[in-house]
Amino acid sequence: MNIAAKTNVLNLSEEEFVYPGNRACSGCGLSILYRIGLKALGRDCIFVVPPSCLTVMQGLYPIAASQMPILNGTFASTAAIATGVRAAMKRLGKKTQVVAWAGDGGTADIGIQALSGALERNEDIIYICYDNEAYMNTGVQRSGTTPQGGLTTTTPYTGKKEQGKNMPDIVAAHNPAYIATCSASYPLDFHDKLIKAKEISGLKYIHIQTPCPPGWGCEEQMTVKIGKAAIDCGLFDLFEIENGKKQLSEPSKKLLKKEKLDSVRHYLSMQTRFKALSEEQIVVMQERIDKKWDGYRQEFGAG
Ligand SMILES: Cc1ncc(C[n+]2csc(CCOP(=O)(O)OP(=O)(O)O)c2C)c(N)n1
Ligand code: SF4
Ligand SMILES: [Mg+2]
Repeated sequence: MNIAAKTNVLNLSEEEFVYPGNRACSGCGLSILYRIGLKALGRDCIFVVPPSCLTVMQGLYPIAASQMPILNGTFASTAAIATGVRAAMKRLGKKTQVVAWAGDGGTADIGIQALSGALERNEDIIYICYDNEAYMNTGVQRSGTTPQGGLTTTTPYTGKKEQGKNMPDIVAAHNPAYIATCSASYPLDFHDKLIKAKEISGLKYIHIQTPCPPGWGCEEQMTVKIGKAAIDCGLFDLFEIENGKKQLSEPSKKLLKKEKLDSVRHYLSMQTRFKALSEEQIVVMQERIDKKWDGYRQEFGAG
């Protein structure tokens, strides 16, 4: 299935499931994907969401911004709650999609054990992690996915020392039914990956990079450009893994044809959170990306 060609702005559903006006910051990468993602999921779904910017954006009943039922749980239990809700739906003979939608803190750190259990049991749920690479809702504290060298309010002034966790790789080690990565800069790619995920039984994991202007230190109008720059320099890759087979999605796949990718330096320079990076750290980062893409060229050829 060529997901890149499927939905476009002309045939995208006009039905809206998010009311105009919500409490996300302007330029929030998550808010772009949330609106488009709900169009793909449709009305027959129940969300399970831990504390995060998404809960703030969704708002509280009766003035919630979303029209779907949402269950707010505790940080540690998102995938466990989703498991229970899905079991209840099954018992009632309903096909209702159960969608766990959590941040990187709620996924890579605090919720990882419940997610690992649900992955092991191959629960029939969609699990979406939106990765803004820190605990943003509570004031930009570092998370497991904060990149090495990135500044947050809880990293040393020289930036985070450790490398960020690679959640798609951690999930892939559980061998689930479907894994995809997405970006706020390509909402229709996310839309079509969700449409696909809905048709697959078992656990579907979707990891999305969502730039966050206040947390990343950029102007709000730069969100889409920064997300694209992350892909164009080969740092964040869009792909799908189905039955263990990895396939690059079009925005990343087209890079296989390029002799040289954009430099990571350009992506880093667009955000103040990387201002503490030393020249040596940038060189190491570039070398890691180049090595990864040498591997991709061997694995996938010229696309
Ligand atoms: C057990 C627990 N610890 C801490 C908090 C406070 N808290 C609420 S949201 C949040 C940040 C969540 O980060 P992430 O999952 O990355 O989502 P984001 O805020 O970035 O959207 C924290 C620490 C909490 N609600 N529960
Ligand atoms: S802090 Fe970041 S992730 Fe949270 S609502 Fe604002 S832009 Fe979005
Ligand atoms: Mg976060």
